[in-house]
Amino acid sequence: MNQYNADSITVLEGLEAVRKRPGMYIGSTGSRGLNHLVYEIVDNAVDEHLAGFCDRIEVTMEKDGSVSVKDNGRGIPVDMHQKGVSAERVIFTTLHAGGKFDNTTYKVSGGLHGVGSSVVNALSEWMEVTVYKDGCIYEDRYSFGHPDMELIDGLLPSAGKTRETGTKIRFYPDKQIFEHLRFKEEQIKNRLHETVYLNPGLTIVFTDLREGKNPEPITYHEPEGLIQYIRELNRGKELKTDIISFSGEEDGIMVECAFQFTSDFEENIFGYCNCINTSEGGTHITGFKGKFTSIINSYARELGILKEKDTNFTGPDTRSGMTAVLAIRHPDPLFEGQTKTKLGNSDALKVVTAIAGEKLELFFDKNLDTLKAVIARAETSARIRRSELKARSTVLGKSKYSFDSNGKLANCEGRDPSKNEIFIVEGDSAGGSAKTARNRKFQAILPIRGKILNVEKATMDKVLANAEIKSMIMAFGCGFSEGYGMDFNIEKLKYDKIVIMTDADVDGAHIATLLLTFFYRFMPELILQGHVYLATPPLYKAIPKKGPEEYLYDDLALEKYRKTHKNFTLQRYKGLGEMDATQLWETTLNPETRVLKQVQIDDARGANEVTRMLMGTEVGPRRDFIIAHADEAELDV
Ligand code: 0R9
Repeated sequence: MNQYNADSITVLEGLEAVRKRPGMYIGSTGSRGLNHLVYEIVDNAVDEHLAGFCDRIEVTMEKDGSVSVKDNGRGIPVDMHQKGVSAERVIFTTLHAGGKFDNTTYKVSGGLHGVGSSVVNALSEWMEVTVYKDGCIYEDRYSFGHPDMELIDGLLPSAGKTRETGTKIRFYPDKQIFEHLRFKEEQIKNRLHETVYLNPGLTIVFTDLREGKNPEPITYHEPEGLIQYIRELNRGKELKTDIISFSGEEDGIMVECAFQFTSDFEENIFGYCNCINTSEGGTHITGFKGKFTSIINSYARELGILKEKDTNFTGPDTRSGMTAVLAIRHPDPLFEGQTKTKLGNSDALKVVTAIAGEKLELFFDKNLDTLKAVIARAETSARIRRSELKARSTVLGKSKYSFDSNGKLANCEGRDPSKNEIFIVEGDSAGGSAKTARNRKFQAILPIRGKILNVEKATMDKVLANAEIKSMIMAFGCGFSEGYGMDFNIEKLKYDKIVIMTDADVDGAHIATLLLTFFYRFMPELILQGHVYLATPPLYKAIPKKGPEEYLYDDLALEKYRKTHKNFTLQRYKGLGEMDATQLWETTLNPETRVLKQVQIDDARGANEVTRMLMGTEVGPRRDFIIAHADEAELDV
């Protein structure tokens, strides 16, 4: 190991920083962060595909719990780097090595942009790298980010001959870093499938060799790309138009888009930049939406469908029923927002607007029937919007009085929304304790009674007539939207945090799910912009003979407590209602001591489908899902 020079010492200190603060590099040390390790490595192989040298990636969940990713690209360079060691070593031990090495002009897949290999290495108990290049096989190995093997004159010795070229990386995550090592294959498979929709020339083969899993390889390959993606998203829906697609390039930014209208009223637009799902939207989406609305309005006027006296269709009118995927590639993307999934580049707005304008006009000029079908959707939506608007002002208008007078909301005193919080509390009795316990300066309490309406199954008038839903719409202050063009304005939100506070049992989870379904369908920005949280009330209080009392938030905490404490009595909380105001403050309300879980959307397509399946009217798929996931369920005992 004495070939390290001063440079490589700072390198290892860099990797120590990753181990000290893994969250900064991979988001979390839970399931999400664990899966992220796989994405980081796959993304590097996708970069090699984008550079034009790789068309096949194999991802294998190995029997021993490790993961291997193999590509058939050029193979990571193994020759001498200016640091005096093999280039491969530098890549796996240097933070941000990717940029410095970057000799490809178009390296734009997701993740940490080809620099994640060293992060994954730092967070792995071991990692094996095999490079197939120039007729030779080269092998290297690391433990906790540190090289295990000695180099010969700074280079890796050849470990055999091969005709193949490519790179294989196998790693076993560090159990000291991660909460658990169970990779969630469903999410990984979804992400791999999404990757091939966005890269039509690529094949990805997924194999799960772990105990109890189906070892049959799954091949993902979508030569029709976004068109097939739209077909898949709209499977089972009533279609109103063919799939429309266009692409173009300007100023080094590539734009690809496909969309189709269904009889639904929701709009589902999925944006990507460099294969990263931009679930918070951004400039590319704004450009597409704006241009689409203006084009439809000018055609509608040109065709005499909108008369001079008529007002324009709103943006949501023109997109009602639209399923769209918009994928751009940008050489220097700027990711902003709460979850860094909002594209900020202003040139993306300009380029998408220009390309969408030019290509859509070309298309609609030649496809009048499709154009008329699109305008007909906008007309229907505008008509419903106007009648709903009336219904809404009647329903919500009336409720304003009952809402104010029934006095359920205990509002906070502070008027600065960025500091305020609202707790949606299950049950009047817990609501009562919470009202006493809270800090009334910035904490508002809104008790709700029992199960709220399942909005996935209900009609709009039922949704609007539901008392609990009305209270929430009024309390949040920003309106709501459901593809009818009604205005939801997040700027008017009166609270920075909306905290769902339900009992830690199956009923509580059900109520939380119903609330999340409502937010997701009617106020998705609340979730996308990180305003929605789940409170985690404790399950137990341990009262030892000697020493301080302690709240325990789950059974794992209780198990740990039992190992270190002998003489104690255990109080079990069956629900929030059993806690007095002091206990509620200490455990669930006090920002200094409480545990809040922020609700995030990892996988926008998955979230939409799972919501439809779990909360919608069809029973079959739900039953299949429950049976398939029965072993993951946590039951009340
Ligand atoms: C299994 C996961 N695959 C990878 O991590 C992977 C990285 C990688 C790569 C190159 C080729 N294949 C790869 N697979 C590569 C090779 C060459 C030039 N650029 C890229 C070449 O042979 O000239 N690299 C990713 C970063 C780098 N290589 C490097 F250039 F920084 F070394």
